[in-house]
Amino acid sequence: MSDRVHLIYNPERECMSRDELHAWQSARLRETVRREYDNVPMYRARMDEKGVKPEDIRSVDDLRYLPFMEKTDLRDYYPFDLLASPQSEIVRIQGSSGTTGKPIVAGYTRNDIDVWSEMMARTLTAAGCTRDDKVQVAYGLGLFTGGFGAYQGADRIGAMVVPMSSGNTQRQIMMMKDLGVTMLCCTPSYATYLGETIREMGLVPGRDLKLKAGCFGAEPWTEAMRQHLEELLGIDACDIYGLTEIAGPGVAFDCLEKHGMHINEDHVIAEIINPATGEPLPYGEKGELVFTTITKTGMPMLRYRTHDICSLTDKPCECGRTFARMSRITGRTDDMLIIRGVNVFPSQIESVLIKTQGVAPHYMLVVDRVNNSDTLEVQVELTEEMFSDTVGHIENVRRYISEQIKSVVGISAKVTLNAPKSMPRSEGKAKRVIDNRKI
Ligand code: DLL
Repeated sequence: MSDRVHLIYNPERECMSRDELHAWQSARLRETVRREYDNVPMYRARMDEKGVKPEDIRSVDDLRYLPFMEKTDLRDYYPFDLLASPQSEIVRIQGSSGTTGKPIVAGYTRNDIDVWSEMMARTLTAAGCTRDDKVQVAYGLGLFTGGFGAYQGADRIGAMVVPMSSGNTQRQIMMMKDLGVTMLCCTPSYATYLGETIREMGLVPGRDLKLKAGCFGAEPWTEAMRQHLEELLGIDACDIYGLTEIAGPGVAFDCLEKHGMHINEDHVIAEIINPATGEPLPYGEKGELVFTTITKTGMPMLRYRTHDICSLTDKPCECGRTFARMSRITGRTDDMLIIRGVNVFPSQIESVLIKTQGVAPHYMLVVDRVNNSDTLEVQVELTEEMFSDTVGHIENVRRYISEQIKSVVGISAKVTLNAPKSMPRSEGKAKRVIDNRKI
């Protein structure tokens, strides 16, 4: 039980009963399936092939009869063949460069921008934002949805928006200080970089800055990283999740309880499936997250496989919201590394590194194949204090990290400790893995 004050942007929707929600979702699902069947030839063909007609889908319970959609569909039907509205209705294109593969694009109608803005207004409000706040948007403003999403949400609330986009770190900090910015929106890796630079500039967050919370997402991060950022910046660090295909950021968001992200279930239906068989899994079980949009009109997505791995719960939350929550994303079915037969998620290694004294949270995993056997090298940066310490201590750090990785992940790794500030910093989504086996 926490004594937090929970602000809720749209209590009527965010706190509706699960029964009301079921009826709400079912009605909108029926409309969306009809719209998709009538307007998107690819999906109509896929339903016909499965022998499913729009009238067979009467409620959320029938969702499982619908065929899946995949990221490859967005490439195969690029750029406009998945639109369920005429192009003249599309008022915005956003895209994702992602960290893997070619870019994909999504078209939004005025309605879709409205829905997305509402989802982001709820997200920022849940982190404590009101119209009296000053919101620095340090996600990229462009085709990437991060910048526009945060901007639209803060604008909807009526807060003061500082649309910096990513990069130009010293200038970001100058504005943060001079304007008295209270909320920061960027990737967790960029927040780390900003935090370090703030300290290097001799600024102390609680004294020189007015930051109180951050909405960090667009890439996987860990609980350990949350604690690190909260201490570094003296703020509440909230996780925020989303993807271009579904809406952008704000599909799900942390409230200040920080016990899983509330999914905006009046706009999307979430399922967890077994990634190997496609079978739906019950609440509590970990698997691949699948989304169906039920209020989007431009490019609705039905049973879209995200490849993100997490679990869901509909247990009540202290904040009063009734929307189900998703756990942190622990990896992707396609960024999961298989090293000597062992499944390895970069997030497992990150938690080991963050808990280790003497190293900074900047790391890279390099996977290779030598003499037909996989190798893993973990490169991580030493802190200034550790770097200037005696070699004996540095050796202890290396040994400690190796032992921890062996015990947490189950495989041995070569640990390389690099000099402070020698590893690349990220202003957007961080690249954490180099897999030389694929080349
Ligand atoms: O990254 C949207 C976004 C912007 C979310 C800003 C949050 C904040 P895409 O570029 O399409 O959209 O990438 C979507 O990023 O499938 C996940 O693999 C990953 N991702 C997004 N948020 C999180 C998060 C944006 N909080 C892909 N934790 C998704 C872990 C995340 N992974």
